Amino acid sequence: MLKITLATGNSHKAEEINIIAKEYNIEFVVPEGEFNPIEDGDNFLDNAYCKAKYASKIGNTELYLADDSGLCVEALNGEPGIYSARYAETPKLRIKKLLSNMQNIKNRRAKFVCAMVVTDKNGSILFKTQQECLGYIMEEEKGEGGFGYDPIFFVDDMQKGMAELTKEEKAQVSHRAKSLNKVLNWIKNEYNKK
Ligand code: ITT
Repeated sequence: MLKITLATGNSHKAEEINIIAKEYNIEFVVPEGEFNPIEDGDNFLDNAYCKAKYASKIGNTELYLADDSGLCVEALNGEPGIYSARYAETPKLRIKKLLSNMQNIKNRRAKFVCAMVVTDKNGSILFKTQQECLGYIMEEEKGEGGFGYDPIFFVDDMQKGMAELTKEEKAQVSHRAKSLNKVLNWIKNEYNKK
């Protein structure tokens, strides 16, 4: 089984990614100890690269994968975007702040974005992709699954809230699943054939 370092401190991301990777005989392992790279990019891909590069310095695998993701709301000019994790102190407060900033806003269209970057042990980029999951922001929370902003995001492709989906359903339609499938296909069809 191929082991790849997953450059994240977020255990929800690791769980979602490993559910999908299992079929490919790949295991993603998170770095030991604190994981707090400086994310000073001004877009998702740059921030994913900051994390992959940081992990490549402390890990001991051949490949490093980072995920930088977030929720972009059309009527808020793409906010919270790359600041999704830092929008307020806790997940509950982030949802509260977003719903309050959207009071009286009719256009509730939004998308989850996930950028992924793969590097080697030297921190050189081997593959990158950025994918989206489209939907809108609901007026109130629904469902118990997922994490982060899932309870207020309605998924077009499923006609249900993201937190109402099972893990398997989220793995079929999410921004993360779409990016990860590109990465896994690149590993299978190009990297492994080198
Ligand atoms: P790492 O940087 O350690 O990977 P993080 O949670 O800080 O963990 P990001 O900087 O990529 O990761 O921020 C992503 C935030 O966007 C995340 O904390 C959630 O608030 C939100 N988010 C991303 N994907 C999500 C998903 O599938 N469901 C709900 N919220 C999501």
